[in-house]
Amino acid sequence: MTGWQRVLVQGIGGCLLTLLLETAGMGVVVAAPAEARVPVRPQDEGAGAPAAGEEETEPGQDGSDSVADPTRREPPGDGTKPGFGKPLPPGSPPPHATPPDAAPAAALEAPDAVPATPDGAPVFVDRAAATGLDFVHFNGMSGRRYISEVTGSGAALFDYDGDGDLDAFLVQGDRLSPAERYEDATPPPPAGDRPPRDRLFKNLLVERGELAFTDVTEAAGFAASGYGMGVAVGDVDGDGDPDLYVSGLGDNRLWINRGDGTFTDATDAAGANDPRWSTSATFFDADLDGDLDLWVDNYLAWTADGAEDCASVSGHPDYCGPLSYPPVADRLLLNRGDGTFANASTSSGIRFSFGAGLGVLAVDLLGDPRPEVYVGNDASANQLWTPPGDRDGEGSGGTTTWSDVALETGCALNRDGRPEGSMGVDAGDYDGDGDLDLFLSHVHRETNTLYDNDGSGHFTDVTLRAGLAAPSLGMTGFGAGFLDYDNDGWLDLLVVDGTVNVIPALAAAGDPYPLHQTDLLLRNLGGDGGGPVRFADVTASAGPALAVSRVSRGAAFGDVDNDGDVDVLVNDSAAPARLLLNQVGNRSHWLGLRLLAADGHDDPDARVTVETAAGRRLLRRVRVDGSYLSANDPRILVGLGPETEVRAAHVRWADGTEETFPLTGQPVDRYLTLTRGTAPSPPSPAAASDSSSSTDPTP
Ligand SMILES: [Ca+2]
Ligand SMILES: [Ca+2]
Ligand SMILES: [Ca+2]
Ligand SMILES: [Ca+2]
Repeated sequence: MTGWQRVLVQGIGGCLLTLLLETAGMGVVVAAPAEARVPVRPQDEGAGAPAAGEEETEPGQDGSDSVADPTRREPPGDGTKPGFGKPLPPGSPPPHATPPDAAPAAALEAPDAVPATPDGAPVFVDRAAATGLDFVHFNGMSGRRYISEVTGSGAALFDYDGDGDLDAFLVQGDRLSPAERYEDATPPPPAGDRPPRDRLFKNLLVERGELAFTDVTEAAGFAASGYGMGVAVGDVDGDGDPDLYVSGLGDNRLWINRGDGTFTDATDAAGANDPRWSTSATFFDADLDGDLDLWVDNYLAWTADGAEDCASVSGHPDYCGPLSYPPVADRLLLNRGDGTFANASTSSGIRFSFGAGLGVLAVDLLGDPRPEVYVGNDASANQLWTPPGDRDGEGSGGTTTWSDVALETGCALNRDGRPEGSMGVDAGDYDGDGDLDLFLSHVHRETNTLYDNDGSGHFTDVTLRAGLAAPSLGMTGFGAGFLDYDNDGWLDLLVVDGTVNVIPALAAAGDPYPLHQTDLLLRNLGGDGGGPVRFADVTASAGPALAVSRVSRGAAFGDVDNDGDVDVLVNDSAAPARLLLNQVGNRSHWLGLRLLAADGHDDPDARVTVETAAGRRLLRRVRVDGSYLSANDPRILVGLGPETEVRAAHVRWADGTEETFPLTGQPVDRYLTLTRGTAPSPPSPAAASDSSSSTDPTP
């Protein structure tokens, strides 16, 4: 360390400015004195040069980008960090802060105690072992406290074989250096699974009539895939079945679904690799040409050989944080429609402004209607990328590049003007006012953050007002998403947790992986009283499945048992996966919707407003992406509470085209498939009785 005395307690999503000292097992934290603040290491400050594998070494490989790209801009700010906006030195005024809350202490108070369910029934039970979902994550833990050990891996719920039930894909880690031996890892992977590999489990629900999984990894043709991070799902070749993109600490892999139960590695032929440390990814139609493009978040320029040694404030070895390594630019891959992608990272401009990407969403938040890409960056400003031509239809700012409008729309920084950890991200209409709001999970000492959309694409951090601050202050959240667990029509929240820095009490007790925490289930109390919508922490009454303390990372949401409520698949770092089956949602009524583009693939950019007989209007989006490193059920579940009749489903497709499917008289508590172009035209109440061609029961 060349005499450099470092005290680094920066978490994965660590506060930039505050030293944190965990003083208790569950992450109670206090701020250290200002003079104890961590100096920024010289290599952090001067990390303007791209790391090995950065894009500057590869322009022109696909003809779409070139070194002499005329759109190239100098990094904004003072250039001390590649592509960040302005760094936020200690004491600087926040560039985009909302006014301080008049009564933060009062706002931090938890709402009145509310149970998860009226009768105390557990919300979730873990059925992974009982259903044969036999997967143990391996994180390569070697004693070196590599940062990559604690970032975890993701999960996907998708129907790979098209039989009507959700199958499960779990991403696996690996050793972090060829110099590390599997047998020395803590704990080592099974002798018969070295290198450990990603696993595909086929759901036997349709065949057997009851939930059970069988491991079909080998039969499906998945080979070892390196240190896996995230997974994205989309029908990238437009043949009607879902394909997989698996990101990694090294190479990424594009697995094309052959439609016969097997997958083929098309990465190189498609030009879809990114050898850098990739995290979350999402398929979406960026240019509205009808095929799915791909956004890949990249994280840090880290290698085992160049790994730093970091320590807690008390001097004990600890995991390094994101500011110990240079961030890496994200990647935008445009589908050419011929099985290959064009790397548009340079021509789009996204490679010139970036942070350490962890979460990602492709969703229209601005109402224009093309999807933006919202990137959660670790310890630096989040980004909301709008494509050229977005917003005003004439090109953003008169350029042909993408534009980051996160600062001006209020979703870059929290209410104090600070960047946060930004691991898990999701968009949903939590307050039922017809626009999509944003939720992010962050590290301890930060709160999780809820950004309220004012309906015009401007966001306000309402975390305190919503009652979400106090429950999350001591927690480090990763996988996260909106789910209406009780199907009352109000979107609740689940966050799976686990810190990124050693919890002293656990370490002192000899815990080999002293980062684990329990989950957070947050019940939406609704807005029926006319005031702001608030959430209550109902974790303690949600059942023992959420009381398990784990280092939880990926979480995928979907109705695994097709019973009309949202279940959750959790990939816990260095632990068995959990399958959280919802036990209570279908006590209320519900409607499931699958929104298909005209060619039959799930439209990942579609949304629907369900109009109930009582006049409620429930906005839901197809939510394949989001959470952390994971891919969700493409089907939409709409909780109806006591209602048993729906008037119509108003669908907005990826390109903004709207279509109304009348549903009066049709039964609820089942899944329907709505295919683009099949709604009766013009919509009329009379059409409701003749909608069989447009509303096929699913599955
Ligand atoms: Ca299936
Ligand atoms: Ca809203
Ligand atoms: Ca609810
Ligand atoms: Ca379910």
